[in-house]
Amino acid sequence: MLKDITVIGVPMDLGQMRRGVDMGPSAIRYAGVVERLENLDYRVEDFGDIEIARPEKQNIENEGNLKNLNGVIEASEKLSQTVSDVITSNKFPLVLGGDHSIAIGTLAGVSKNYKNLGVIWYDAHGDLNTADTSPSGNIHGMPLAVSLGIGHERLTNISEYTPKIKPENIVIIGARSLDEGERELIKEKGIKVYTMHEVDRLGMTKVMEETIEYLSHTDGVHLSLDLDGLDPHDAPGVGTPVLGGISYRESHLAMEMLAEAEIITSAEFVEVNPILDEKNKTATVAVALMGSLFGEKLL
Ligand code: HAR
Ligand code: MN
Ligand code: MN
Ligand code: MN
Repeated sequence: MLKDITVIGVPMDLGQMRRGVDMGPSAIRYAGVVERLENLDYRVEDFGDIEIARPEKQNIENEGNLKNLNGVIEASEKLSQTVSDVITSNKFPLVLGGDHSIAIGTLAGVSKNYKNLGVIWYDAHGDLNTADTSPSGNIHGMPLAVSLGIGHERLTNISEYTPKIKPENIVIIGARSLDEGERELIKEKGIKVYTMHEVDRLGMTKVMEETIEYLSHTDGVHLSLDLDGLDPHDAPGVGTPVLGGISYRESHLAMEMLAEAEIITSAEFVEVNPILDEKNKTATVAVALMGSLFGEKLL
């Protein structure tokens, strides 16, 4: 892995309707992300936060079934540029959310720098909705579809190219809440999904071995880790918890296996909402998982 990491905060809450997830980057910093990675001998630079329009301010409006469309677009363009600049300067972008709509900007910035980018989508949800299929109109339920080039043109065309990723380069892990349109898209595009059923049946070791093998033809792998992929018992501070998730221990193992395989070239940790949390537990879990992802070992 690159020895230089740039942490980028994205205090985004426009992709969903619960306040507090904009404080995610602060909570994760407070949980000690920079120190944790410095202790592993990385040079860590904190870029600070991408500026996000406040829901109270102007420029926030819905377009059909897309809530806060302009605000999300504006932030995505800024984030895309920042992430791409970090990669160009040979540093590892570590993006802290913020709700999962930020993945639109992250992937726009990352993918520009790879010919054949792989994506691991660690999440209770598929995030494969469009305005037509979304039950909520919340853009945080859409970023994977958008990155595939499916959805509103102003979203799919962030950074002026589309699509950002190919369906055969995606692995979803931890899914247990999918909407009808998402199921159809998964089948239509043949997207690789390890639902909780497969995680239970195969065990995390096998899931990760297969995932690493499945993505072995790619030239970079982005990890998009939604904390709601974990069980709410281990990660309670999320806006859309779903019972029956991946445990802390399994997640820890997954990160260690990714570290050993040395395939991850960019990462984001999203949906940490300190208002809904228990004593910053979810941010603390996020930082522990980052430690494992970047090679922390007990002995
Ligand atoms: N599928 C639902 C929707 O689109 C809920 C999405 C919740 N999304 C996230 N990101 N927390 O995974 O509205
Ligand atoms: Mn998500
Ligand atoms: Mn989710
Ligand atoms: Mn371990």
